[in-house]
Amino acid sequence: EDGYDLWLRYRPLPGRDDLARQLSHIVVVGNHAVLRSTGAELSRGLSAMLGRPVPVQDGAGKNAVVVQVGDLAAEGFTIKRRADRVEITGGDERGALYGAFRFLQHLQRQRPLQGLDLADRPASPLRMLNHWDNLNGSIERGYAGRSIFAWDELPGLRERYVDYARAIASVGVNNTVVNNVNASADFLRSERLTGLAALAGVLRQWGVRLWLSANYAAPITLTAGQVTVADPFDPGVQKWWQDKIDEIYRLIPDFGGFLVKANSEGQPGPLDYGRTHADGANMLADRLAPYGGKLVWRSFVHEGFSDWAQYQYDVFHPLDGQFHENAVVQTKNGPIDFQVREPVNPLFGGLPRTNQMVELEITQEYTGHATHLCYLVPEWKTVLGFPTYQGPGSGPTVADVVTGMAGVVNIGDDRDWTGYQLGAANTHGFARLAWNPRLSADEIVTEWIELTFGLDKQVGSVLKAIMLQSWETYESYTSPLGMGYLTYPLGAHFLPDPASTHNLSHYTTSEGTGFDRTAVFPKLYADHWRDIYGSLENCPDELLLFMHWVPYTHRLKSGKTVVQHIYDSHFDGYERVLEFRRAWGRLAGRVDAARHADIAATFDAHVVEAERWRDTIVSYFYGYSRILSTGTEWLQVEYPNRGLLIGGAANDLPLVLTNAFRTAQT
Ligand code: BDP
Repeated sequence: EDGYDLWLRYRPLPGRDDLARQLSHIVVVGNHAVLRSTGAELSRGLSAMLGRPVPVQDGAGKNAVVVQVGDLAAEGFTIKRRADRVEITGGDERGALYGAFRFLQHLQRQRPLQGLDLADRPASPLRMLNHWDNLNGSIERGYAGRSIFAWDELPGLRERYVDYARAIASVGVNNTVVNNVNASADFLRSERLTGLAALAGVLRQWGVRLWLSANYAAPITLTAGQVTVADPFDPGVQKWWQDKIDEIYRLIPDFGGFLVKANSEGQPGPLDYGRTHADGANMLADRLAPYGGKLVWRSFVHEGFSDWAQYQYDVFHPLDGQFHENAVVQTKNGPIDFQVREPVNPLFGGLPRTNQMVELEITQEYTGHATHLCYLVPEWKTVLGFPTYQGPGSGPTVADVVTGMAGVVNIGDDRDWTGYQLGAANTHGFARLAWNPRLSADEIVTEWIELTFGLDKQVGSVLKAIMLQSWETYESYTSPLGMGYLTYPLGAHFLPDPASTHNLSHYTTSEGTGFDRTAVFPKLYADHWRDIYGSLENCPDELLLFMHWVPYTHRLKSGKTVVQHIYDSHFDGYERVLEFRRAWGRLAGRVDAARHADIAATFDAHVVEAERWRDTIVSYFYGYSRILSTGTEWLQVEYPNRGLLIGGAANDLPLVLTNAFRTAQT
């Protein structure tokens, strides 16, 4: 096995001959394309698991799996064991498809057929992937190879598109934006659109709508200068978009809409013409509306301001209520940029009269690429469950506020899709949370492990423990106390470079460190959070250095000083990674050899990189603070030159030893 099958492995079920009799064929009531896919997937999965052909056929339902559409919520389903059959009923065709996948998962997990009676439906209508794929096949922040989409071959289609659509539909994803938010206008050229229509056709069979990221200056670019502006109030610009949108819907009748990154990081936008983000969004939204399309407008802006944390709020909060009905503002989970730990973006409490989606980053841009294992579901749970206190009681939470979730996806053309095999857990986990944000991280990871590695108890418990600790472990050796952003800002965001982010995420001196945001930032939240974040006493340790600047000797709730915490957490985190590797090693023989070896190699690389982070960050703060642990004996030893970027005062660091930094172990 090489990971290609993801969580859709459909391996033979041991000792379940009884099932083959009870599930002898499939009956599909109706002839919609999505229902045909549903029948085909059931046939594929059941045949493989039961070890004999389970065909789709007309006629009697005795001993069949019957697929039908009934009177249920949109995209919802029920799965019921009747006396002589299994009935999968969808509220619509998509619901039936989701029910079929759930049924196959139920069997893969060797759950009983008897008494089966399940009902489920999605929490929100927009469960969306964002690909940051470029026209030249590269992927911005992609760590799993090149784009799976061969743009220049379209309308020629690759088999892999079907497997992609199956995989994402199997966990309930129903919308996908196929190109980068730093969008090439070229995607809107007529020749491209005919090709994209073919891709949309594949996705449609699996209930997935195709979307495009749109470049706001496309009218200028694509008319070779006949249209000279991109001002949303300009009639020529409006006509160009109207014609373009009409053209798109002629080719792709179920086109989802546009995702737009405007006036951010050099992208063009309405502000170039003195208009607001809402003006810019509404001009497009109004033209998509008659077709049932939507316009998703990103709030990730940070130009020309010293503190990113505040900027998005300052720009978007005043526009609350101005976005039209079918426009959605897509907001990153935190106010900075997908750091391993950030406070929840205050915009989730700050746009009560605006449709919003939360944008999460599945691809591990700041969380270790495809090298550091970092299972992000526990982090996303803290975001989705965050109570805004902007309503009765402590509510609503972020999950209550949003009308959907977008995930910047980690998929590329690597054989295992996600660059390292455990990375697929993040893809799966994002989708499961988008479907139901109330599922626990434990439930989600258990499902993924069972579907991916089977039911071996040892594998299950060991891997689960590793996965569930991995986010906080990554945090512990890369981002002390909420500091975040310790990689070179303009680079790959992989290696540690704390010196380069001085003033961006921290103001480090010989006296102390952190970022004093108390003057404004806490006030962007409801009073409850303002009082917590704004106060040195109340601020939770994990966000302390995001909100406050403190001397190194400041004592945390744990009783440790800040500098001691920095040292200890980095050493402890590294040791946990060593333990991950050892624990995985002990599973040899319980996981097929090829996948075991592949994942073991990832842990080898992970250990090397975790050590690099530990040494760089510890050296950096020692370099400034010159504080060693008290009560420990220390020696100077040669510090191997690993070609690290050790900045600031740490450059003249003599050579240091672990014991000099760690709290004495008693
Ligand atoms: C940052 C990425 C950059 C993206 C940008 C965005 O470094 O590549 O274009 O966010 O989300 O995280 O627009």
